[in-house]
Amino acid sequence: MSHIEIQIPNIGDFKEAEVIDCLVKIGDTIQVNQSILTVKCDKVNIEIPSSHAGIVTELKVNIGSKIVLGMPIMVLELKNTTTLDAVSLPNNLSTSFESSVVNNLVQSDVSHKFHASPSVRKFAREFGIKLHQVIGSGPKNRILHKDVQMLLDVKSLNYQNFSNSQIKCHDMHKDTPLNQLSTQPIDLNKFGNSSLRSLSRIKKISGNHLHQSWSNIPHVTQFNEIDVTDLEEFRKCSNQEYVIAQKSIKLTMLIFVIKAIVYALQKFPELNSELDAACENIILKHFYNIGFAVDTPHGLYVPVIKDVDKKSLSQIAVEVYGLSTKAYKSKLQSIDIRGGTFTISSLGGIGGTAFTPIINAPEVAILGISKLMIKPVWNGKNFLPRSILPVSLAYDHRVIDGALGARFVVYLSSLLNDLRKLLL
Ligand code: CAO
Repeated sequence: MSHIEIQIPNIGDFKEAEVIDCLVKIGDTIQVNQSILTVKCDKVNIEIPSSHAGIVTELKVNIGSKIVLGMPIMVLELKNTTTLDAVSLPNNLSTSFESSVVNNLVQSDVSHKFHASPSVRKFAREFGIKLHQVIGSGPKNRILHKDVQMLLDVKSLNYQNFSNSQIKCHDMHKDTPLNQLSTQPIDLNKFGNSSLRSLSRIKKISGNHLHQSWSNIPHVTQFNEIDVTDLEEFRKCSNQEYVIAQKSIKLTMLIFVIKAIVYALQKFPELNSELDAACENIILKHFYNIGFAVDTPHGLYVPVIKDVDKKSLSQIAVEVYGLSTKAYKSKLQSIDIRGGTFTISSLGGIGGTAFTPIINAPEVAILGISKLMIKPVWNGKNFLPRSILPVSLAYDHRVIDGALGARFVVYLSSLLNDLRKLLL
C-alpha cells in the first residue's frame, strides 16, 4: 500500500497564513479536490483541497499552525485507483488541482467566514454549491445543512435550468456573488459619516439571481394603460360581499390579473415557456402556475399559485392571502415557491406610475402592475374620468418578438377591460 504526503500548495503571495479549521481526521476517506483545511491568509479564508484520494493516516498540522508553501499537511494511504501523476509537491501541481486552489482563492470573500461541518461541505459539493454562495444561519454564520438546502431550493425553483441554459449560452457571470460587483473600496470617511447594515439572507440569495437574470437575459419592457373602470366597479361591489364572507380576504386587482393572465398565456403559449439548455428550443408548458412577488420585512419572496386555470377568483384570493401570510412569517415551504411558469409583481398597493420588472428566469416574461389612477379619457365627444391601470410586461427578446409582446399586452388589456371576454 503506498502513501503520499500532501503539502501546502501555492496559494499566492500572502504575508501570513494560519490553519483555522481542519476538515478531516485520521481514518477519513477523502476524494481528490475535497477540502481538507481552511486557512486564513491576510483576512481571506481559503480552503485547501486534497490533490489525491485516499485514507488519512497522519495529520501534520493543527488549528493555529502557521503554514508555508510546501509544508506537509497530512499523509494519505493512496486508494488503488489513485495515480501518482499529480505528485503533491507545489511545483508539480496538476493544472486542475492548481486551478481548484486558485478558484477557492478567487471565490473567497474577505467578509465571509465559511464555517461548516465536513458533512455540510460534502453535501454542498455534491450539488455543485460553493460555500461562498451560501449564507450561514448558524452561530457565527456557520453554514448548516438547511442553508445549503435552502439555496438549492431557491436555485431549482426560480432558476431551474438557468445555469444550464442562460449561462451556458452566454458563458458569463457564473453565480457571481453580489460582492464581486463592487469596485475598489472607497474611504467614505473622506465625504461624511456612514454606517453598515447587512443585507438580509433572502436579499443576498435573491440578489444574486436577479443580477444573473438582469445581466444574461435581453429584457424588453412593453407598457400599457388599461381602462379597468367596469372591472373596478365590479370588484368593489363583489368585494363588499366577499370580504364579509371571507373575513379579511380581499378581491384586489391582483386577483383579477392573475386570472386573466392565464387566458392570455393560453392564447400566446410562448410566454408560458422556457429556453432549453442549448438555447435551441423553447419548452412550452401546458400548466399555469403563477408566481406573485411578496414584499416582506425579510426580503422579496415569490410564492406560486398552482394550476390557476382550474381555480376560481375566490380560490385565487384565498391562496394569495395564505401564501403571502406564510411569506410574511417566513413559513413558506419549498413546494410553495416551486414550479412557477409566469410571475406577476404588483406595486399597485404602494404607488408609482410604472416600473421595469426583472424576469424570474427560467421563465421568459413577467408582468408588473402599478397603481390605478383616474384619468380623463376621450370618448369621441367628451373626456370622461376612467380608472386606468398601468402595466409593464418585461420579456426575453430571444424568445418573444416585440410584436408578440405587444399583442399579448393588448389581449390582456382587452380581457381586463371587459371581463365578459373571459367567458368566451
Ligand atoms: N392600484 C390601486 N390600488 C391597489 C392596486 C392597484 N393596482 N393594487 C392593490 N391596491 C390596493 C388594494 O385594493 C388595497 O386597498 P385597500 O387596503 O383599500 O383594500 C391596498 O392597495 C393594499 O393591497 P395589498 O397589497 O394588500 O393586496 P394585493 O393583492 O394588491 O397585493 C401582495 C398582495 C402580497 C402582492 C402585496 O402586498 C405585495 O407584497 N406587493 C409588493 C410586491 C413587490 O414588492 N413587488 C416588487 C418586486 S421586485 O422588487
